[in-house]
Amino acid sequence: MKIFNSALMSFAVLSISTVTMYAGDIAGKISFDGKAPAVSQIKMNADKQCLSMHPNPVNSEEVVVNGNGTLKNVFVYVKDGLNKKFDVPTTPVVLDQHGCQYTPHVFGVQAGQSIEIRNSDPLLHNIHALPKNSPQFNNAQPLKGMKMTKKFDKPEIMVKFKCEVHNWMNCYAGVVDNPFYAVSDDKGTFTIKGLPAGTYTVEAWHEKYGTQQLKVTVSDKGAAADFKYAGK
Ligand SMILES: [Cu+2]
Repeated sequence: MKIFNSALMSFAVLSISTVTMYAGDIAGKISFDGKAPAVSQIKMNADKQCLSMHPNPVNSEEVVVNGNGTLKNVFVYVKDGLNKKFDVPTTPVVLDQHGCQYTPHVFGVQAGQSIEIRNSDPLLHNIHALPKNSPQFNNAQPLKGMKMTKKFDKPEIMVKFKCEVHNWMNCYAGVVDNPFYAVSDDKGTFTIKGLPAGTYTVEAWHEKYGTQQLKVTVSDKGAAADFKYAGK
């Protein structure tokens, strides 16, 4: 009996440490099949100052098909399966207005987390956020170097921002209730780091091509989540 008890004890200890240490990344790629739409250029003619900041034509960011046949600017996040509340990060996410464009064009933020909105241009921008689940805001930043801090109370996929001065300026925030999100890069890849072991619904969102979901089981070896979009 004594031997049995000690065996049981060590099993229990092992189980607890295994559970708490288990963690993996979700790594994936967003492939794009079919015909990519013609690359359109942003017409900044309406503002000579904006135009003067770009010696070369600026391509639209709505659909960016990378050279390796993948899609950039896809927001990927854990939609379901976490069953836990997460602390809100104390560091803000930065959204910059630079060259009369928003940088980044697609980004993630947790509900309640600060977004620091900067104007790096020597001219007037007016940022208008259009959430449906949280209050909107609509603020002018007339001078270079201006900063303001905003946040969204509730999760929302996705919140659109536009500039009321420059009609080509827009960007999107994925407002989520957990820290497990990423945006595909110029190789079409993304990594969502440090998930506990479990099975999750992972959703991908693209500005033009919409959402897709995958069920992903994460073990201590991590997991893959590869999405496929196609041109229409
Ligand atoms: Cu603007």
